Amino acid sequence: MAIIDKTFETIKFDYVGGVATIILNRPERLNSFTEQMHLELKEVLFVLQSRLDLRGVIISGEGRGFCAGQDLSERAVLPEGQVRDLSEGLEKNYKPLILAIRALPVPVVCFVNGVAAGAGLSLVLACDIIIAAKSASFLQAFVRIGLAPDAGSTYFLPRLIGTQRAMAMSMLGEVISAEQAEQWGLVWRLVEDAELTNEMQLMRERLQSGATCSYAAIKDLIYNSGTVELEEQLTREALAQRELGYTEDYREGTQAFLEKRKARFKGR
Ligand code: T3D
Repeated sequence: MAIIDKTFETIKFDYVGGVATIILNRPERLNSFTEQMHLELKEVLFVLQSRLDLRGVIISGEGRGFCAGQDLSERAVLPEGQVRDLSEGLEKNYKPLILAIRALPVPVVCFVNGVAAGAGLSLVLACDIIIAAKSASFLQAFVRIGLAPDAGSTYFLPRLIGTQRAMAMSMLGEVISAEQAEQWGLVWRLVEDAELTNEMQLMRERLQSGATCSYAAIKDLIYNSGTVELEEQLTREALAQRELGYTEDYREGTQAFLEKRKARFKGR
């Protein structure tokens, strides 16, 4: 039985073998975020957070774009003298979205199928592994409409590609090709456009049979390594390894190595 038994308006969702696939589905607007899309993403992430059998999440977009950020048609220019408080939408929608993705204890793999702009790029950056089609592109679009990057972009981008590149991307608002993004380390790997769907399926299978407890420990250790001293990190690694050493997957992994066969991980 499906874990969410409904059809969404702005996303596609499925859940197979503990791996969720979320496809942003407003291709005619390059999958830009609307209030409805935020509601639907919230619903899906809420359910995923409570799934003990969750083993991975894949995010991609329908059509020729990945996500063009906030749908600007929801931001009609107000009459002279009236202003909109943009922090409200960020606090209500974008902040919970980025934090929920980051807090998932499983790999979140983004398959960037086309342009990722504005908060669409922020969403990409929040994911653990980023794989892009060769025709994909990346744009800090905010400056083009008189805004500053948001939804975590100023946090993730300098950490991934360095301050100079993050600064120039954000201030100049130039489109960055997938090839350039890969050279800068924004992307793990590029794939041919025609291979993206196939690569997504391979990743799904890999996550379904992966060492899920290892993934959780890796996320925790790597993402929290920037705020501690080496000595503390060594202790944290030892504690994580102690817990992993008690898992069935560690037993199976070691046994499989000694028997020269592929491990059959159960994610526990
Ligand atoms: O407001 C808040 O809550 C604060 C939070 C802000 C977060 C943000 O994300 S702010 C940044 C918002 N995003 C942008 O500024 C990007 C706008 N889009 C573009 O600059 C371009 O579309 C792209 C460079 C991404 C792609 O260009 P291109 O030439 O490949 O496609 P296109 O023709 O511009 O777009 C195709 C259609 O999608 C087009 O509609 P049409 O003419 O076919 O009817 C276009 O208007 C629509 N579209 C693209 N992006 C958006 C959009 N419609 C609404 N909102 C969009 N963001």
